[in-house]
Amino acid sequence: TRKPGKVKAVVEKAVDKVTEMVNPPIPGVPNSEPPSLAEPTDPRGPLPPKGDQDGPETVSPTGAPTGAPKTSMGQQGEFLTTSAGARIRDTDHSLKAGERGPTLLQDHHLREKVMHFDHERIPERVVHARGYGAHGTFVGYGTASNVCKSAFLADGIETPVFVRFSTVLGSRGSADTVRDTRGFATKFYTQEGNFDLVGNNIPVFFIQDGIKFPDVIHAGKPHPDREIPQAQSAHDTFWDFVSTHTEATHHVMWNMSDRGIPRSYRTMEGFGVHTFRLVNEAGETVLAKFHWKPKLGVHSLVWEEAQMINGFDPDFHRRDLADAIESGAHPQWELGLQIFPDTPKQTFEGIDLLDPTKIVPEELAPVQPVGLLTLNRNTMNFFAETEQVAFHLGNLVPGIDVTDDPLFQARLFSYLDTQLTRLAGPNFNQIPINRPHVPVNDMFRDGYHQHAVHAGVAPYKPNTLDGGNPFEAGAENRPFVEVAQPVARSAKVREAPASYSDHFSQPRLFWLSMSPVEKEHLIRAFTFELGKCYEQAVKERQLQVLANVDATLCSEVAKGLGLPAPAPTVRPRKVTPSPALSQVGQTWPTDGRLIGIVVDPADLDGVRTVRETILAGGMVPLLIAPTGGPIGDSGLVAQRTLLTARSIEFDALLLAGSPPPGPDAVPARDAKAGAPGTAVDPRVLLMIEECYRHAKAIGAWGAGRAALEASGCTGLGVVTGDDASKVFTELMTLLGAHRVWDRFPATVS
Ligand code: HDE
Repeated sequence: TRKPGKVKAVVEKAVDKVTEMVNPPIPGVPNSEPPSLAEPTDPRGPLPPKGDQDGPETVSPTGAPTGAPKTSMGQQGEFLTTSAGARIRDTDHSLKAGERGPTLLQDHHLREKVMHFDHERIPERVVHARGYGAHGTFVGYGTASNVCKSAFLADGIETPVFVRFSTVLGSRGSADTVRDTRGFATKFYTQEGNFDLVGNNIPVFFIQDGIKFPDVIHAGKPHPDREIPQAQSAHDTFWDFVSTHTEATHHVMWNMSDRGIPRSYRTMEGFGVHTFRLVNEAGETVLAKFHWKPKLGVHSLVWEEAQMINGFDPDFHRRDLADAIESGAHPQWELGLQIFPDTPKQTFEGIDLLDPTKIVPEELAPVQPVGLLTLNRNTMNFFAETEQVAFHLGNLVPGIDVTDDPLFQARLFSYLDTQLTRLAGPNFNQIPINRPHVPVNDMFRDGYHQHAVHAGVAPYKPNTLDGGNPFEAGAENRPFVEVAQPVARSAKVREAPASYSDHFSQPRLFWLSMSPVEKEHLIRAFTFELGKCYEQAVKERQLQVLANVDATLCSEVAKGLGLPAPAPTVRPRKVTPSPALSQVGQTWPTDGRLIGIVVDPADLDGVRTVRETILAGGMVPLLIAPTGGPIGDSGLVAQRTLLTARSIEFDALLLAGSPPPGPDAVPARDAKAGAPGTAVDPRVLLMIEECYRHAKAIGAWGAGRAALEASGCTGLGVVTGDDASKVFTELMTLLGAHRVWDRFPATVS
């Protein structure tokens, strides 16, 4: 007799064989299950989380570890049930009086299923509605210890974090690559409670006082009558407001610059914007600004590319972040601090540190690295995590305190307040993504969505009935204590300090710090946005604002609008440019960059080597062939076809072949004659033209050169040769600079 184990092995082998016959392996592609049209009938447990997607740690609302499986409250058990746990026999047919109805009111499963569905949506955030989050860790360098006693900044301390990136103006379903400010909000689950650093990718804000926030947002959101346009500032109400409210000018300059259209969340800087007050163990204070510096450098899209992406792939930034994390290219940022003495005037080199429309140039106060953020885990459930995360500036830990910046002060109210409606009640910190990873004993009771079963009878202080619990923390227990900052005795006024009225020096500083190509982009962005406005008076008023920033900027925009350039009404102050503000002129790592490779199945010379070199360099090669699936018998597989590929996806383009027009090539376009007798698929030509226009590096070897010649795109940043590896090496040098900047016209210096 055969042993049972042996029988099993023989059966498994036979099954494998049959499987292989039904579903032959594709070279280079891991084998998959044979396709099945029917649902499996054997019950099995719920799907486990993906390898990199374990659920968040669960602690009880009172802070104790629950020991519950990390996917708790998700799917449990193998059978479909009602929400009360009764097993369901049939979820496809409602209970009816006979086959043809009517439907019976007593069908609890039908009513419960539809009732729950009817209430699946919660209000989207009033601003920053469109966002995307990921988990990670933060490791302190210990370099901040002399100025800040926060435990999470100490050397080697690893703190779990959740980061949510967002756009400001658009609705939850809007496109990713609109021109807008980006949110960069981080929740640090520290040993001393949650610290939320709720920042943006632009270091200044539109307004100096939080009381103006509803105004600027009402102006930026779509027009209330038609609800147009979605997720953008290119409309009359926005420019009406900012042209009359000139403290917005500095932020507007950043928005209109390349910073308004980041290439990726991974290539964005982040800023805490406000000045914070830090406290060390000795109780000494400094003022400080927080910065996030991306390891991959700061890179942007170009405007036409950004607009195209919004149609071709509105989830571009989400996809980019999730793919990078899933593939192991974990994005990283260094947290840095600009530190200033905490003087009674709260200024530094004449710059008012409480004015959130001003930066302190890095040349005056260098950004000192204090820790490293790594995003290494995608969310398991968008709603549970990204949608329900609730940030709040008041979530501070010992060592970090607020300042009197009037924008900061108003935000301290707003974030707490907004969650009451958005998350329907005051218990939002009990939602798993918001729970601190330390014990919570807040004496708050009841309320909508209360998940805790609190024990005891005395949720008040002082009490004797619960033995005086909970106790206030003594100094030795590291409590959060507000800095005893003196407050000036003064009359109650609705006024701002005189320094707040300088609205043009720093916009000018920003302008003068840009390279010619960045200036050109700014001019075009202003011209585009104002060109979309209907009201002549709005355009003219904004030109006046620009005249007060810089005469060239104003005259170039005026030229594009066909309007006269006004003279300045404010005498320009002398400013020193800050080279750190420019994104151009450096070399950056190319990790995670996407390289499109057009191949002709008839000629795969060099493709395999280049593909492997790209992978070894931590980048992503995407093979583009006329059709999907295996490419001939090469063992290579096409990831994109001429139908699915579009230039916007690639950071650089390689042409290893010149595929002739495929039958699905529409619209048919006469391919220009390249090498004698060559006609190239028009989509390849379009891809080359777009990459060229968007200043992306292009390389071609062998037969690929014919496509390049047929496109007519030769010259700057186009590398050709016989040797694929040599072409690729040169392409890498170009990619390190992000774009072939010299391809853009530079009309201003
Ligand atoms: Fe916000 N902001 N904000 N904001 N903000 C919100 O809070 C608000 C400001 C920022 O991914 C809301 O939970 C006021 C500056 C980010 O969940 C709301 C003022 C900066 C996010 C709110 C400001 C930001 C928000 C909407 C002027 C950069 C997304 C939903 C006083 C430093 C957080 C929510 C996330 C979200 C109010 C100004 C950044 C309404 C009143 C300055 C990144 O509370």
